[in-house]
Amino acid sequence: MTHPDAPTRDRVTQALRAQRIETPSWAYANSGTRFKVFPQEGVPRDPYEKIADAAMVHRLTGVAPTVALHIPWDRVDDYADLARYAADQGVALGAINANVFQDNDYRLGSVTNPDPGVRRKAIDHLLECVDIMDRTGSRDLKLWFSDGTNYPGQDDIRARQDRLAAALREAYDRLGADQRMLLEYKLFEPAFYTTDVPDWGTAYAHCVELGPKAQVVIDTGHHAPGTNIEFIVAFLLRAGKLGGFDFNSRFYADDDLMVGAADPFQLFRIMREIVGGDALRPQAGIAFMLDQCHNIEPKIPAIIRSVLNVQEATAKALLVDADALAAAQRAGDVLGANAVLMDAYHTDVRPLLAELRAEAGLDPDPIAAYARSGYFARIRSERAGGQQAGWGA
Ligand code: RM4
Ligand code: MN
Repeated sequence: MTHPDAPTRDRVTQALRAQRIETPSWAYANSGTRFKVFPQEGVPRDPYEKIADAAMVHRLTGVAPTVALHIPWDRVDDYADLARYAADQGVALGAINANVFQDNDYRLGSVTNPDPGVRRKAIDHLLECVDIMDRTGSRDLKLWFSDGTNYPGQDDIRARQDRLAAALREAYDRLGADQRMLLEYKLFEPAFYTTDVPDWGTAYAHCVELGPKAQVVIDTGHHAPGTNIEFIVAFLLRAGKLGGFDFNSRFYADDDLMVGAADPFQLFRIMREIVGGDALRPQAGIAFMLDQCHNIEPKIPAIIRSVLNVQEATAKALLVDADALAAAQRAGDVLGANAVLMDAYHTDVRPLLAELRAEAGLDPDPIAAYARSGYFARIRSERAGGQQAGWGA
């Protein structure tokens, strides 16, 4: 496919105009491996400066109007003021991410810790995050637990599931009518023997038990090699239990590289399930978030590149000729059906996206526009001194 016909082009551009991608506050801050955090120049020193960077990404791409916060990394005295600042910058605050993985007390786990006092502290943090959501107007509480064990026999696997269920229930019951809990899973790391929420099945089962406000979030980096992520997308969408994505790329494990960098074809297949399930529209309630760290590359251009990668995969997914695909599938035409999909995948959608941006009054090339903008030179000098934000890992 080289030039989509006019009705196809209209359909595709309309859907792309409505697309929304949320960027993570922590991707603008310093991060690293467990061996070294490499500081970069111009890195934000507080949540306000992270939001300024997120707003820059939105100004250039037009599709990243919200920024996710991570607590306590983004703790401030006045969240209403932070939300107002974001609005002034042209963005809004998005999901609130809880952090129960960086305190000394959490050595043996947070909400599944054998010590009830530690569990209480972890649950209180989750409740605090819902208080923050009330003030920021955020819809989603995103939960990822590092909980697990390293050695067989270290703790009771079943009891830990009970503790997890009890903690989730308490946080769930605290949610307002329009708030949701997004439960994330991860195969392993930092725990190496058992993980308490290791896979989508476990997350799904807990969400079903909790009720309609609990949904699963798929972090694309959190699977074993060879896992068919688009199958998980299709299954969860069908069950009404897909809440969103943490997009990033993995080669080996939780590598947190730019989404679409390692396997653009997988990203296309994921977005194809989203389009096929009519879940791209913001009203469908799927949160398309990035969860990445840029340890050796400049951060803002890497985030812009990631947004563009999601857009490109989406455009290709939208170009799939659904009628031709359905006809080939009905006819049992294996090669024909596959060819329909690959035809869309091989389309160069960059000219179409450049046109779309130009129509929206944006620079057709956001990366080049960033380089020309002088923004980096400005933050590099303005943000000299002070304490740079980072993981503190
Ligand atoms: C975890 C997980 C969470 C993220 C933290 C920083 O591995 O992906 O979503 O908040 O990392
Ligand atoms: Mn994640």
